Amino acid sequence: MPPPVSDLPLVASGKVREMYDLGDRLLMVASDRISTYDVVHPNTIPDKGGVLTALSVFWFGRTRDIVANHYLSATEGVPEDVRGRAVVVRKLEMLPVECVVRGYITGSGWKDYQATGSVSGIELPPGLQESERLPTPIFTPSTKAEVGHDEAIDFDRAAELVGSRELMDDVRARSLALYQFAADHAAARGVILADTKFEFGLDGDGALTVGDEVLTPDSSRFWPADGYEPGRPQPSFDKQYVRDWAASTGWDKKPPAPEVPDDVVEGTRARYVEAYERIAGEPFQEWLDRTAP
Ligand code: Q0Z
Repeated sequence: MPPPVSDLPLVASGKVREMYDLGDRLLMVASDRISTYDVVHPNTIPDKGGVLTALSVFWFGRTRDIVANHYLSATEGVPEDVRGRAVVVRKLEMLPVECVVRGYITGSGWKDYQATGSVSGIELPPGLQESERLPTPIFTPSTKAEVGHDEAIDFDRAAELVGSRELMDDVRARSLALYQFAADHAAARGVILADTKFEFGLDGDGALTVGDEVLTPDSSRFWPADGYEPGRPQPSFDKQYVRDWAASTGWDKKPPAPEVPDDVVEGTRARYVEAYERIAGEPFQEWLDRTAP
């Protein structure tokens, strides 16, 4: 019998996921917890962790020819109680930068552009509107902040932190190629991939390898293509029900976050499952059937 996850050494945890030590490998577990405005709600969205894990595994399988990744298994080595929302991965030596690719100008990129006309040292054309598509996708690295928000850095600073300009050139090229592949795939299914964040590492042979989760709603902005209109923020594919409901309650966005009512939980769950089914092109149940004990 595999050990329950509570017996494994916890090596890292974020707001909505945990990473455990399996000796020579790692177990990454996505919970069903959800945050809005950076605050975690007290109740969960059933299947959210499963959808994020399934999406990440889908993309890992589709992008292996662009760059190697850390994914090993969603079954062998995964304890029964977290099957469907956890993966076994290779241990990497992680690079100390977040690798952000933006195809659209939004979020912190929009803030920086409004203030300076640039993002991560890349000068953008004047007169862009919020959420507008960029002339070409841009690589905008940021620091990995232990607490608080990541800070945009230019390419030279990222190369300095990583210790090699040649390696950073490769990281940028692979990041842009991953984004382009995923954005094209999503566009064909009515989804805009506005931006995304990758985390890279080096494997035991020193080979550049993508780690963490990839191309999920927690590491990316997915917008429904239907109704896309620059000049305003776009609704998030997955979290918009929760955000709209939270705003309607008058919550000030400071902890503690309010409990999400059942109908909003159900609507949000349906959006996560729809995101998986649109992008992966298979019923979410098929993922569960492949991975559940
Ligand atoms: C990922 C993170 C998470 C909290 C470290 N393959 C790898 N090798 C070494 N380290 C990592 C990985 Cl993915 C690694 N994170 C981010 C993930 C919970 C933080 F599930 N930190």
